[in-house]
Amino acid sequence: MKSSWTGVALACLLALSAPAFAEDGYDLWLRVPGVADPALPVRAIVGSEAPSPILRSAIDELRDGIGAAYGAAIPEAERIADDSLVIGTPAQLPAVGDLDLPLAGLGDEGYVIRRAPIDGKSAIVIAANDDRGLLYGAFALLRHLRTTGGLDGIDRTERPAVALRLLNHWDNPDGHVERGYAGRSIWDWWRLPGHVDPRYTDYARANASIGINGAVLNNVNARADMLTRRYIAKTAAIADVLRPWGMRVYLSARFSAPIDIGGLDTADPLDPRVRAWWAGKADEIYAAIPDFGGFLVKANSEGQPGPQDYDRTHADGANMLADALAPHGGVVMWRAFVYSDVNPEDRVKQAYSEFVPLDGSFRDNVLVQAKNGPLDFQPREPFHPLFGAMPDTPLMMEFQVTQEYLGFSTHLVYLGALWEEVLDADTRVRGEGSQVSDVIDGSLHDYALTGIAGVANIGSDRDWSGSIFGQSNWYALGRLAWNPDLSARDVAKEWLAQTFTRDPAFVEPVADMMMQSREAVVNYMTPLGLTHIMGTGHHYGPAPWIDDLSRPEWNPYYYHRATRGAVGFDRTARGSDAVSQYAPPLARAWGNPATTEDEYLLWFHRLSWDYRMRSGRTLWEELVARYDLGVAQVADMQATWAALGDYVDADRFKKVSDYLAIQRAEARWWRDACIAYFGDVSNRPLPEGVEPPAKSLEYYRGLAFPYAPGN
Ligand code: GCW
Repeated sequence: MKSSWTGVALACLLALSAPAFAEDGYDLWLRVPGVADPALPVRAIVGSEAPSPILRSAIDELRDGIGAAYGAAIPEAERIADDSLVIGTPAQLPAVGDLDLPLAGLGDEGYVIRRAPIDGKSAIVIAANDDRGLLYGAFALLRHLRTTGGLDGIDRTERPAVALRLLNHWDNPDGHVERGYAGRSIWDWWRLPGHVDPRYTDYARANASIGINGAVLNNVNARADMLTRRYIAKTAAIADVLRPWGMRVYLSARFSAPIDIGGLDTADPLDPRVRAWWAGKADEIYAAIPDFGGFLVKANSEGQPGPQDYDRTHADGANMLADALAPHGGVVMWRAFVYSDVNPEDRVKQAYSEFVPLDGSFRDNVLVQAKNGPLDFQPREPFHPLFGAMPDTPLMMEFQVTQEYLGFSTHLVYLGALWEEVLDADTRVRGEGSQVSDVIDGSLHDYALTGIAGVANIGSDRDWSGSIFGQSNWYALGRLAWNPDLSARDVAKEWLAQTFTRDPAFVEPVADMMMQSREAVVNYMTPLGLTHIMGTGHHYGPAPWIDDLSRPEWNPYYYHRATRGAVGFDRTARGSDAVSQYAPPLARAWGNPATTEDEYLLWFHRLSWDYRMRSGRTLWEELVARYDLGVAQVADMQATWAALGDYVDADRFKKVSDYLAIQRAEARWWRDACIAYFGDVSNRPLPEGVEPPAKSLEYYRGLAFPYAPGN
């Protein structure tokens, strides 16, 4: 990204009129603002004379950011003048200590930004207890400048709501990214540690700018090789690059590693040899990476090994690893994404059934990491009933940034809207106002550890995320993890202002478009609580008809069970009784179709196609109307974008336009195929005036995508 700035400077020097580099999205939201921005009064940056690497990052960032913004380099000065920018901890700069700023309670990552008198001069102060707070303060100031163009209203006091704000990379050692739609892995495991790609610095810097403080580098479907000496050295090289940006590295650990690479004949978590092996492995990792974060584990899920292979519990497995990491300060993030093909229980109930009885039996350095919903990152699910149900175990949120089930990288879907819906959902476990965000930030149950993770959408593509708008989801993950109470729309506006332009004539309509995009994808893929009806394996495109796979819960049909008479999954007491996993007021409401929101109707209920909806339409008519609405919403998005060409450089404008055209065609495909299928099963004619599907049901059923990415 710095190279782009050099490019601009060169271009200016040589007085060339054409831009010296393509607008390919590489600079993300950290773009060089136009020189036409109003001049900033800052004259000098004053900070510690011997800054740590993290503080060095912060100071360089300010110098480059402000210099770039205003076309002049700001020299670091010893002396404080009016409008100097002063950055430091009270320990580094006694003048900052004298200000008596409200730093108590801000921890290591919080910061205060104030205009305040120092040495009789009016300075702009960034203060914190630790250099990490200074780094986040520096980025906050730059964000303010980039989004507002000046320093008015800059005063703020912030600390992150959750401690672990992580990306989870599902990246394999061979460079393939599971569910990745942005090229190959950015981690070049083969050339590491001999060659460390400069791109890792840009990656770390982008994460720091939005408060992300760690990354799990490898896939949860983990290879044990990642824990060998050879690979630990590679991970250590990445850790060295990420550290000056306040980021720690973590690894996904394969539970059977003691067998796979350790020469043991068991991975039983209660076997002393196994425990000793993991303890030794932890010592080895920490010798190479003293601030290693810890392990993420997918165990006894989708074929991964785990403690249940030895008749032990998830707690036995997690605690063994926790004991190995504890002496070094590491954590275990144990995933709750478990379900089994031999368990006949409704798949969405299984995690709760397995984990709630274990509440309180995990070590202090264990978090249980649950996906936002009980199924699997669908366009819409109710919140996971584990949230609120494990008061004695820190629960960590797992969101999916990569759009596995939401159209891959070519569909514009702003996930901030989805995550806001989940975070704001009221679990009702302690009466009204017990939101999921209160569980996650630890306030509801006094969790000592807190975290939010997002499955990354990052790859080797020049634009990082496989699309320009995909970047907004990476951005939103960081911002909402820092503060889950932020409004998703405000976050979208922040991102737009920094990524494109601050002009409200652009920002307002595009923010509306982004907020609508989530509802659009629900409507054209899985309206009214339908779920998991996408193509098997690759998860691309509609396939509600599939019902012949060996594992019942891998069949789309399992989730809707449409027949001539009815559709939907009965999760009331008459059915699987999944409603009983929610607090009584919700269980009551969701136990009755009349008090269930349309959004969750077919998730919780099995209803006649003639069921009368709130709209007055029958269920069948409403379903068709929602599919039509979804397609129309994408058409609206396309029209909105098409009118804004004057605000966006040609390269990015065209890319977004192309993708919206793909999205529109695919929304139509989803609508046509689903209407054709459900109309066929229910034997219903299309409602009056509705356009028939473009092709026959057989045509849609015959489509195959052997080369779909990410699989
Ligand atoms: O949604 C499913 C994905 C798998 C993934 C799994 C999980 C990493 O299809 O690709 O595996 O979830 O979250 O473990």
